[in-house]
Amino acid sequence: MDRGQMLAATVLCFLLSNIISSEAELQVGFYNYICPAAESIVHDEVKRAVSYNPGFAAGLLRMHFHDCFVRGCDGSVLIDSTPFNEAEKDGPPNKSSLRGFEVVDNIKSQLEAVCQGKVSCADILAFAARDSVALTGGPSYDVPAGRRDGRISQAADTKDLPAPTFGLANLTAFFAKKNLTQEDMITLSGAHKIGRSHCSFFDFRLYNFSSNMVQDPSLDPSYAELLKHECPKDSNDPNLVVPLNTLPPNAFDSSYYRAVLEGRGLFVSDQALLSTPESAALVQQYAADACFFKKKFAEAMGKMGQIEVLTGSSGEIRANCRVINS
Ligand SMILES: *[C@@H]1O[C@H](CO)[C@@H](O)[C@H](O)[C@H]1NC(C)=O
Ligand SMILES: *[C@@H]1O[C@H](CO)[C@@H](O)[C@H](O)[C@H]1NC(C)=O
Ligand SMILES: *[C@@H]1O[C@H](CO)[C@@H](O)[C@H](O)[C@H]1NC(C)=O
Ligand SMILES: CC(=O)N[C@H]1CO[C@H](CO)[C@@H](O)[C@@H]1O
Repeated sequence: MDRGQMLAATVLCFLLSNIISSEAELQVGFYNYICPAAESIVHDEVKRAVSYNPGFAAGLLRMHFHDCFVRGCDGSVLIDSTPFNEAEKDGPPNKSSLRGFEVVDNIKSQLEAVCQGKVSCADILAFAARDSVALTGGPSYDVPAGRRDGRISQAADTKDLPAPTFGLANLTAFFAKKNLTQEDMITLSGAHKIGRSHCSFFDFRLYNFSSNMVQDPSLDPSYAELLKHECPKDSNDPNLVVPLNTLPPNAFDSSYYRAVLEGRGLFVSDQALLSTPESAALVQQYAADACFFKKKFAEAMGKMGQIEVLTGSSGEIRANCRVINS
């Protein structure tokens, strides 16, 4: 592609990504009158955080996903545990692996200073996820807003989150429970282009895959060697992390799908996208066409951001994202 074609492709992506229907009662520009600075305050703080540590982009994107999949996009992932309640953030899939809570705190305190009690924590997460994607080279898209914050957060509810060990059928089933299709699931998996993982989520693929196989045969052998170097056998060091993707780091394009095609998907759930001819065909299409991927990714994020939202007078606008209002 020459520069002219690249520019044309970028413009096309941009135009298509903006045509996202907003369902539910959420609205694009919801804060235009009640807190006009809301989206720019979120954007500026996310930009500051991501330039300080690019890992915050993946962290904030994952946080929105975890929020939406557990009790809907209601900010419940942000609530701290109390002596009487173990909250979502301390549930098994999350504990000590979610990042970016302090970024949300900074955003929330700035928002409370300029428009007290107006902007929900759930909307902050939806905007911050969008900005994280755009700041790392992904598509930008409008985020319909007006979500309200939930008052319940329970560690046990994190069972709704798909695990990195899932195969295609389970992944598809978990997304279906949230009214998302297999195509949405494959599309949202593209988020694994950015971010990192603890070794414990995948090291069985290197050392103890099954009763008769030490190593997962779907792993590219040279990639497996690299991972073994990063995650030594039996190290059990909880601080060991590897990038989710070895292709250009922190650049939100569709090279994740190329990696999957090459046996370089980090998780069982990444490699699982090749399990059927249909799913593999979409992986191939995304690998070949980043523009198409970005358009579909923006659409799928829009759908995910509508899961079981609280609107109108349901829920509340939390004053502190970590604590339900008294
Ligand atoms: C995953 O799918 C298998 C069948 O393929 C099923 O037995 C199992 O219960 C599923 N696990 C989850 C967590 O859904
Ligand atoms: C899925 O869609 C059905 C029908 O519109 C709706 O009743 C249900 O609440 C939705 N579930 C989720 C998790 O959004
Ligand atoms: C290997 O996996 C099996 C079954 O998943 C498990 O029972 C066993 O403890 C594992 N071995 C090691 C050394 O982790
Ligand atoms: C899946 C996973 O990483 N679970 C971890 C959740 O947090 C607890 C406590 O920190 C760990 O023991 C689990 O391994």
